[in-house]
Amino acid sequence: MKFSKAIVKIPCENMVNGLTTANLGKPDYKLALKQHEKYIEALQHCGLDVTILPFDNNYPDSTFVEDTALLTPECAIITMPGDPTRRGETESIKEAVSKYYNNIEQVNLPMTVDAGDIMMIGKHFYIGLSDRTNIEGANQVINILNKYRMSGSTIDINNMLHLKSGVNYLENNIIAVTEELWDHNDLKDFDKIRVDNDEAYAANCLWLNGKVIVADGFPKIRNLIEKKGYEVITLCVSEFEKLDGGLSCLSLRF
Ligand code: CIR
Repeated sequence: MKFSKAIVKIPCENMVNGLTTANLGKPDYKLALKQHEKYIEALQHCGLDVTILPFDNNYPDSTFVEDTALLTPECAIITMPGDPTRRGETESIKEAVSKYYNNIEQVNLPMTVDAGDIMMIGKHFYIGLSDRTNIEGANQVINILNKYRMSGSTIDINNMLHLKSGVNYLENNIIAVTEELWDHNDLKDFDKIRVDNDEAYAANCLWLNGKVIVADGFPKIRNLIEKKGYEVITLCVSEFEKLDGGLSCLSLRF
């Protein structure tokens, strides 16, 4: 697997009104902008050509572009975010994605899908059933994937916003997985890196072309990932954590 491009969107000032369950206070907008800049630099350092979309104050959560589309090697699927306040975010993403994809599919209401719930492993996609992604939405995505000779399966999740809040694929059959999903039958054949509860936020780490970006301040998972032979880049994303957002949420990679 190799990623050559990414799409990100500058955080908007209105992000302070974004959706959250975190109880960490309001984000500091200026600091968020700085952290976002460093994030872009890290993607570039991993060899990605980054398209930077302008901020959109109409959508407080619009910097979390990952949720709005699933970009596969064969097609792009524009999602239908589960939270109604986020649905309009897909418009600018569809426009950006259409520069790179001819095959663009769409999830339609009443189906809902946040792509933060979808973990790509080669040509198979695990889809978390969450408060944002319903079974009908997951099935629509699986049907689309089948049409392009790819496959999908669902995973029930609890106590997490998205599937990728708790498990992420680091290539070479390796996953970083929280205690909550540790014993999940569907994940038993992977080489698992255990993310303890006190570092659960850092399970949302990002493999990019042989390097792994990890949230700053989580030494145990950092060491475990380094032991697998990966170069680790740490980034502070505290202002996005305040909105339940992690590293993967801030970009679309393809
Ligand atoms: C939300 O609740 O939708 C945003 N505040 C955070 C979205 C994070 N996205 C992700 O995990 N893929």
